[in-house]
Amino acid sequence: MAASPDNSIAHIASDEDQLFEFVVRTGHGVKGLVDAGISHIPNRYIHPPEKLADFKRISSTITLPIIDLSGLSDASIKNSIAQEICEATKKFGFFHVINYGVPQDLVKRLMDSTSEFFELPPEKKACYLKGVSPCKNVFLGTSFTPESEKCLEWKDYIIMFFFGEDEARAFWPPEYRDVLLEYLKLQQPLISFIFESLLKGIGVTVDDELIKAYIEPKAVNLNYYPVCPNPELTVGVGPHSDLGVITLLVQDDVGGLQAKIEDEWVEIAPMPGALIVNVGATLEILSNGEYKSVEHMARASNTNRISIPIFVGPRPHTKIGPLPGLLQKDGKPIYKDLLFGELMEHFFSTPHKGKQTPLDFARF
Ligand SMILES: O=C(O)CCC(=O)C(=O)O
Repeated sequence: MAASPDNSIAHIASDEDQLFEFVVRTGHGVKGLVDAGISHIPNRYIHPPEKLADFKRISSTITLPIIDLSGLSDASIKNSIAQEICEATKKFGFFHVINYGVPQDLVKRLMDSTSEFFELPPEKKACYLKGVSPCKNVFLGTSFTPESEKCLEWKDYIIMFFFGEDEARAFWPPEYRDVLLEYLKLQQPLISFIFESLLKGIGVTVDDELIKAYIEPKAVNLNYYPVCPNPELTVGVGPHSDLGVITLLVQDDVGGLQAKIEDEWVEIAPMPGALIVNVGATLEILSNGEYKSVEHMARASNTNRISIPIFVGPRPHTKIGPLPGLLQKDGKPIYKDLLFGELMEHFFSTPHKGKQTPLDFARF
């Protein structure tokens, strides 16, 4: 009698090819491993101790500047808020905003519908896998760039590149489509205000065309970090700096976001009702280094965690490089001109390895 194939999760997890097929190609993700009852993370998720050492030593949390936006409709307060944003960005590269124009019950609905989506059976989510998804701007993934990573990351996600409501209505999963669209719409004035404040703060003349070119398109990730049996051996997201202009992130109350601020890794604890804003590589390039993108990562944890970043950035064919006004002031560019799509391609094909990706690619 022929032996029956061993389909147990322990067997799948111990075989590199089967693991990759299960987690990546068939869209089970790390959630699939957890749901199947895995008791130890597969070797492919174990990161070298020297790579984890910095994060494990983290003993402090940081209190980021908290910028209250409730006074934005008052012109006299608006200027001082803009100034606070520039100062916080220059000093930390990360800050919190509160009263930012999105009702908290909407944020809760967004978190709940994200959970609902990831709780779907794998076969229902698999129709959004890259190469299968009916829209190339929406796809389900796990880890960051699993094809080229030696060690995988303990995260599942779905990413949506937003190029307008019609496409979103046609192709985004119904579990969260309406609530996410409402959330995005309410974020738009805040995104414009932050970007405009940051540019004016370094002496750039801002017009509608400039604003439109860099912040109209966006990518949104729904990040789902399933409970991890050995969080100390792996990462949720490895150290990187973001690709776009700015990122706006909401996280639930579990915690796990860590950033390298003033050369030290610190934990950015969840703050109820707050949104986290941070600088991406494209703003560092546009500002010729006046604003610095900050390296950050997310640790794995023994509780399910959700975070939802909106990555704001230009369209792929948009040219990026230090803005002309800045060149006149300090004379020399640190970064070359290139298309955002070139930076994007480099970013999405390189495993996370700290702040140098993608900035090294753009530096002279
Ligand atoms: O989950 C977090 O707190 C950070 C997420 C992140 O850095 C990313 O998705 O690029």
